[in-house]
Amino acid sequence: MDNHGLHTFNEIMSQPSVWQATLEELSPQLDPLAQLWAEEQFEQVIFTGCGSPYYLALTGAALFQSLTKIPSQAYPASEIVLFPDMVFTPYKKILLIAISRSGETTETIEAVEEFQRRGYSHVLSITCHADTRLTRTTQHALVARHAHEHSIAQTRSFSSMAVLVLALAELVSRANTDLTPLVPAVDQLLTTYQGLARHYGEATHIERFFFLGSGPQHGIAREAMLKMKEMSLAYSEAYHTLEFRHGPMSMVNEHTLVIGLVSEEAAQQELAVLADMRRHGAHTLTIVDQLTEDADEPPNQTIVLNSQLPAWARVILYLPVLQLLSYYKAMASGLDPDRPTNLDAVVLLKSLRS
Ligand code: F1P
Repeated sequence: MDNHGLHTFNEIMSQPSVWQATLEELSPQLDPLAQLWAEEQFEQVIFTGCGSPYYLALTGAALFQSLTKIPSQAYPASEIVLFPDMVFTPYKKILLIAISRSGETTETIEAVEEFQRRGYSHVLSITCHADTRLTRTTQHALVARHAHEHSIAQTRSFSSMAVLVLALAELVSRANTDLTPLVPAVDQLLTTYQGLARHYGEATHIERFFFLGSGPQHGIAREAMLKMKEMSLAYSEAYHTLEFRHGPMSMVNEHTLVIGLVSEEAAQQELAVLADMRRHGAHTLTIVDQLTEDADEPPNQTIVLNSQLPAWARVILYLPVLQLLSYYKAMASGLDPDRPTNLDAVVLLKSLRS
């Protein structure tokens, strides 16, 4: 019992130094990709993965298309294997970006094989280990080698691979954005809001968690939802923010915490959803980049990112305090966040095609 959650906690809290190390090792990894991009002029980018990496794929595709204007989609790897005609557009120059912490997940590797079987040649793997089945099948790789984990639930691995996705989007779009302010920003967030995460994690009257995020924030909301399920077994769901009024809000009551990952572009409409949910009796936790003077959300229930970064580059900052929330909920429920129920670190299957 004494060591419950030790790995998970340390891995969450180590994100500032691990992101820093990831950023420091970027240049030699990105240089060949800059050349590849100049030579290939990709017409479509498909992101894939399973579980947490699929949610990173959703965020990656959303911000990649917005920034680079290259059509970008995300699919779970199993959908690519089982329904390839739904995914691939013939005659297009496609780059497949396969994300996997372990680099060993069967479905992700088979999605790559399906892509290659159809005659496409360029796959970029994003992992936390340099030598894996996945990296051996792909010609291009980005590796967050400091982010590997003892825990089963992905925390710093997800966020560090997200930093790699951000760096790639920055490179391809020539956004000319320095990503290093992410490091002091995540450090500040974990220090400032650890108490708030603990407060809501230990609040016995909160039984349902809803994570709302739109645009690139949606994948992050889904990942926060998954962390809550994996670590704490608490009821948790994620929705596109304005979709929440279209049925799911029936589930809202005074035992509900609605967490809004509020964007810059749609802040007014998203804050209005949270205000509606407070009127229905929910508690709300609002995550914004900066406080606005006319905001009516309760100040003690607001997380301010204060990122000093453009909207697309700050997307990963919404997550770390929510990882802590799941950790504290699990601990308060007498569970070990290091050992999620029924889960292994990697899902290895017999071939999906046999
Ligand atoms: C993907 C994954 C994890 C999940 C679980 C099973 O692994 O689905 O997201 O937490 O432990 O595996 P990977 O492909 O990133 O190694």
